[in-house]
Amino acid sequence: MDKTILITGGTSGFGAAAVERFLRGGWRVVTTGRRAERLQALVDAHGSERLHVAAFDIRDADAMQAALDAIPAEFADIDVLVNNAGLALGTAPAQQADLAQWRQMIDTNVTALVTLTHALLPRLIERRGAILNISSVAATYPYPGGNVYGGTKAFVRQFSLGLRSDLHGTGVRVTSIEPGMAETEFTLVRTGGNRAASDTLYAGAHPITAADLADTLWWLATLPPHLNVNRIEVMPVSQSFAGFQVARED
Ligand code: NDP
Ligand code: 8X3
Repeated sequence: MDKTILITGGTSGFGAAAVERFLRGGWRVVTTGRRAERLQALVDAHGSERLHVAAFDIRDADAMQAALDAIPAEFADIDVLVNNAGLALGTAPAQQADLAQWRQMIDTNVTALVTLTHALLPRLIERRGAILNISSVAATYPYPGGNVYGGTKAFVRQFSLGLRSDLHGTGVRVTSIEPGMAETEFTLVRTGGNRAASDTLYAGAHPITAADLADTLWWLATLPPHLNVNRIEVMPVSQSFAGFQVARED
């Protein structure tokens, strides 16, 4: 297998599982994240022959460009970009939300994602590669407290579809992956480290696992080159939809 994948957010959750899945499948993997010690642990476990790691804050465009420039030649021909790094912060209603948290979500989930995509498009076109963007069911189904998080993921979904249009004829594939409830560090991050809240949310729900989502990414990346999955929505069986809410006057 002579393929290279760049997965952002390889230090945890979906990204970490995807790193393992693609290494197991014989691909070369480039992965990123802020937590250098977790990236080093991946190198300690898997060696550096097929794995290259880069520790930087994805919101820092200069650090991103420096990391791209430092990718060793044997990892430079990137066939698949997985835009996975992202987060939700808070569940407060908009009128009580923290503006700094909103901006961090936009900077990470939107601005960094488009910056990296822009930087890699020439290589991906050259390789007739693929872009796998991690959106969310929150892109489509609003819920109280989802405000800016859902907005960022709707951007990711629509940006993915727009990329499909622009990349028409290049052979580059683009997919918006829209998972529902998955047990990762997502809720720990969202709640500022509230382990009990995270455990309670997932208890008894049989949520999506990081390995499940990594298998979905593997399936998408290894489809025959004439097939494009535009959007894929994946939920645990235990999760479905609730209705509208109505505020009544006394
Ligand atoms: P995790 O919190 O487990 O992983 C998030 C990853 O994103 C980490 O590797 C983290 O690395 C990285 N990341 C976050 N902020 C930054 C930053 N500023 N710079 C660099 N890397 C960053 O959550 P998930 O695995 O669940 O999340 C992965 C993606 O999946 C996200 O985009 C999320 O929105 C999406 N998603 C998650 C769902 C869920 O229910 N879990 C459902 C639908 C979508 P580090 O902290 O080391 O920087
Ligand atoms: C994460 C799924 O439903 O918590 O994107 O927003 S949800």
